[in-house]
Amino acid sequence: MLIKESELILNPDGSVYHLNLKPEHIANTIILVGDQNRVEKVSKHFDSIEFETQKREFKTHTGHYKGKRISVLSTGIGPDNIDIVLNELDALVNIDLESRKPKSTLKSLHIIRIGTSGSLQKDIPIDSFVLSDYGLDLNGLLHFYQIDAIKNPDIEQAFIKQTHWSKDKATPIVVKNSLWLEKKLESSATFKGMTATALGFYGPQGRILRLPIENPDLNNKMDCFNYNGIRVTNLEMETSAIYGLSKLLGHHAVSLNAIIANRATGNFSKNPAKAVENLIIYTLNKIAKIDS
Ligand code: R1P
Repeated sequence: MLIKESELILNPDGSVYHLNLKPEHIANTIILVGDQNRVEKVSKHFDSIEFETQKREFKTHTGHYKGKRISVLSTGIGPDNIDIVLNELDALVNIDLESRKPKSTLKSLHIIRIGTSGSLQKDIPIDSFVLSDYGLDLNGLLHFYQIDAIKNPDIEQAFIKQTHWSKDKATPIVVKNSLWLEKKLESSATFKGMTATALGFYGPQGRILRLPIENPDLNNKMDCFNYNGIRVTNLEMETSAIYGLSKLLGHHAVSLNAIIANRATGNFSKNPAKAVENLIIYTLNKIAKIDS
């Protein structure tokens, strides 16, 4: 099957349209960060940087950390950007960009998000780390794909019932991370749970400034949710999209978030930059130990 020029858009130099990357520019291990200024905060720890590029909010540095080749790439904010990033990263490794055909042997990337997030639980404090063992997709992106094989209907139905989720909004989808990668990245320093991924920052995460919202108790209903020990630990805007698209495309993904706000107590970190720096160092050292 030949993929048309309008569907897989390449720049004049042959790089993929938004990420501005060619296949040789990326490592098998990819760190995704939201903020483009966080790319340097990761790559400043590298032994060396071999490649840099940026287009819009998508900035990439590729280099080595303790001898391991790693790319760090910024996604910007939100699941819509994750759709671009995951599809273009996959195209770089699993589509022959010259013949415009999927490769017969597919590659599996190791994708790790280093993000920031708000905790929904009083016992998950500011400046701690959450490793998402599930992503809870509240934003609708995954419904545009064929997702029956990656859904978890029992957890989804329990969540819909508990939160009185409105039929006017996209049905929540629950997606598991890569258990293999979770085992490589977890430690006693990581809280675990289900990360809810919202479509926006204010109304979609229950923040009220001047606009009334459809379900003002949603966060309270979410923080009480418990399905066989699975709680909704935190809210952000990328994890479920990364988990869903990685699973569908055959990549390993785990999301780690520094908790910079606690929505249950109403507090915000006194030093969010330090919390992120700690998570960067933690993650790089875990990644350096992964053999493959
Ligand atoms: C909102 O301020 C942004 O911060 C969080 C949210 O998911 C959203 O992208 O993550 P990042 O700090 O990784 O961007």
